[in-house]
Amino acid sequence: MKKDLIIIIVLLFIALQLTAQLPLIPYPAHVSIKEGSFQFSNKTKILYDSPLLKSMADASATSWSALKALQIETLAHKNGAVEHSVVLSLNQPYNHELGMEGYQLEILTSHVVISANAPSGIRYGLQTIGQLLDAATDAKISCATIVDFPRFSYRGMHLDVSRHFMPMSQIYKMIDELERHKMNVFHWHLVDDQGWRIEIKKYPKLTDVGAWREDKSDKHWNDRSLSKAGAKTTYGGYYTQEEISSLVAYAAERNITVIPEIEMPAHVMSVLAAYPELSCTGENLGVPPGGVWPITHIYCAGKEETFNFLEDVLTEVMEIFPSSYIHIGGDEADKTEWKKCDKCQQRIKDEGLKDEHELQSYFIHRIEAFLNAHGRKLIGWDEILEGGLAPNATVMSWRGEEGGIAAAKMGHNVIMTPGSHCYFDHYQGDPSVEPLAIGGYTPLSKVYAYEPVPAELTENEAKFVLGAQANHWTEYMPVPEQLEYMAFPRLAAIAEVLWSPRSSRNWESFVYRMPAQFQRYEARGLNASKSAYQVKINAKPAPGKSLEIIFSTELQTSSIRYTLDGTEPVDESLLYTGPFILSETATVKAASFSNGMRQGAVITKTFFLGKTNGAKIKLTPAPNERYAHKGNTALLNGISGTVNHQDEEWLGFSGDNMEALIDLQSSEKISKISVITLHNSSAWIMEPSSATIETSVDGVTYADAGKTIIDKPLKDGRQIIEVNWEGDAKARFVRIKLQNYGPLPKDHPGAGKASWLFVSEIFID
Ligand code: TNX
Repeated sequence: MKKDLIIIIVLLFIALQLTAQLPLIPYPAHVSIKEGSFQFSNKTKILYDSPLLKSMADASATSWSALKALQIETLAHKNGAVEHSVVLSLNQPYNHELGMEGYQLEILTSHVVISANAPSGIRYGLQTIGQLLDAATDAKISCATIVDFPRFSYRGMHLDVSRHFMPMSQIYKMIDELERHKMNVFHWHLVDDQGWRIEIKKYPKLTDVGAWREDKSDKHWNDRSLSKAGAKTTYGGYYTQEEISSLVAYAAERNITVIPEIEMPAHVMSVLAAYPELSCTGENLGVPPGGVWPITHIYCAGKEETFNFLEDVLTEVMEIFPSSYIHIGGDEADKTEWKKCDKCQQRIKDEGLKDEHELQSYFIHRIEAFLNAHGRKLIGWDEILEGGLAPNATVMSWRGEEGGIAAAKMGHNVIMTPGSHCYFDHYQGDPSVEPLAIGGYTPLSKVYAYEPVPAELTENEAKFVLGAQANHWTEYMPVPEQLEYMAFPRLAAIAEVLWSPRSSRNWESFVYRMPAQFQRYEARGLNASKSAYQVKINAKPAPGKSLEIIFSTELQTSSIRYTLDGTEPVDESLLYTGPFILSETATVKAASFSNGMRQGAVITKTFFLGKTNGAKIKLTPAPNERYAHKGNTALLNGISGTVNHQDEEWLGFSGDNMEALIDLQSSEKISKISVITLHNSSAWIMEPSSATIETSVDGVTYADAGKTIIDKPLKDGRQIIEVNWEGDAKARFVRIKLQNYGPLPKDHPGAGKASWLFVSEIFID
């Protein structure tokens, strides 16, 4: 009783603390909420004490007026506060705590003051007021004192416009969003194998040829073979220098630096389609219409022409982009051609290099020297560490945190962007209901939990971590709607990671503030994903061969409704009130509901409850360690995997057959056996080519149980394939042999290589 009371008091305390939160994302460094409120009205004016603030004052007046149906005016004004007004002031002694991006906000009943050292601080203060106002029901905002400044100086978002070209209007929309999320870097990935996107006056073929590819959109990204010579290239686009300059200026006004990325020495097949002489072989493979792996067709590092070309290109790039940083890529260069190329080998000799890694390092050093000579700094992906890091380079750590840690320890600046937390091309919900993505699983809470400063770094080394960045690789984001779906709301999470103090980052508080953020997204016409409202269905073995079923959601939802009869859940379906027991095979379907409306997709999971619960299993060979996941017993836990091969329920066998020997512990009558396998050809996972099922009473002599049927996949892509047997047998032991599909077929990009066999469940009843 006493314990319950304490729990209730603690919960009430937490609830009270949350309601004392302002609806702001990212949350400010210091907030103190005061009594009373400030009322916006037609008497409200935005006063500014420096002409540098005029355009942002005007923009806020327009947007706030539209938001609350008011007529707010702006006025240049030097002499302090006036009743009803919002005062923007640069007129103060330099405040060290605020830095160049921070601001102080005083919301009083009579008026509001934003003061800062620089216009960017005032701009962020205006964003904060905008958020308070759009969450206010009656144009009244609570009195408060806010002292706010960012934790990191680099708060970035990357966008790949090569894999899929995005119209300029969408780039502007993203810049607006970055400003609202208080982010300050837009890393523009303008070059990759599948398209060159920036006009270069000296090399017109880069865009005439390199910006266009054959349209093979009907095929999975990794199932698109290279184009044949003469194929019509209709898919793509590029930005003119004029368009880019305007965008860069627009972003700069919003405190956003645009960093261009000009990839080298790999990811440049679009260039080599236009200027094949820049590769080692001179071969023209065209602009690839889809994925290419490994990337062997790269710039020749032996030819001077390559460097002349790159210096010319970078010269034009530096004219359009004033950023102190220029990103030169550097990732994923396969050195096969360099090994065979006389010119590359000659270069290795002449320069006294050890191998092709050092040749890549020579390449990057040379480009760095060129950039440095022009007053710019080089950033590259963490591969630039291999073979020796260029002296002044900044490293973008993407293959985990190791590259970043190594570089920081060497005293180089680092931007963290590990695939595990910062790749927004990964799934954010259950892949069985999400649009096709590259793989991985990076839900909102995982992004929010990201800590950019690795624990391995000392305080001094940590200073080299400038910040982090969300990466949008667009192989699976063909249109702006899809980009938005993948970016939002995860961008809100990373924005808070990068802006708010470590100590004030709090998931419960973030969850509490998210509904207001979703309303903002909706009001701005952004296609934000509701995946964080999806129900996660988990199961635990329970007594008596049953399962305990547990539901959860990432974001708070008013109710979870579910069915057990295969029908779609509606607002009147069973209400989830806590874990429940399942003692028979059933298909569970569950979804979140708010105000009678479904939020997020319906999640379906089938649980098998049969004779396998409690049985023993031996697998030969053991699963490949990359896909050993939960271990052998996963095959008997009653839970089948989803189409996502990363799902923990799957066991994978590379090139191998699989033999499972199951001991039911006692002789049983058996009428049905199902083996759940996977077809996911782009992940090189193929259904078994055949299956044999044998039964035995004593474990010594086995009888062939009869015919098994393997459904063939209906289409390319991802599909669960069941191997089914029905009959009549009595047995204690069941032996199942699945024959690996064998080498990948001729029309597959991995033709001839071993295929994977994936199994997630064996069900016997
Ligand atoms: C790796 S991250 C790449 C990109 C892909 C991305 C997909 C990096 C430097 N290279 O080319 O688009 O994975 O997640």
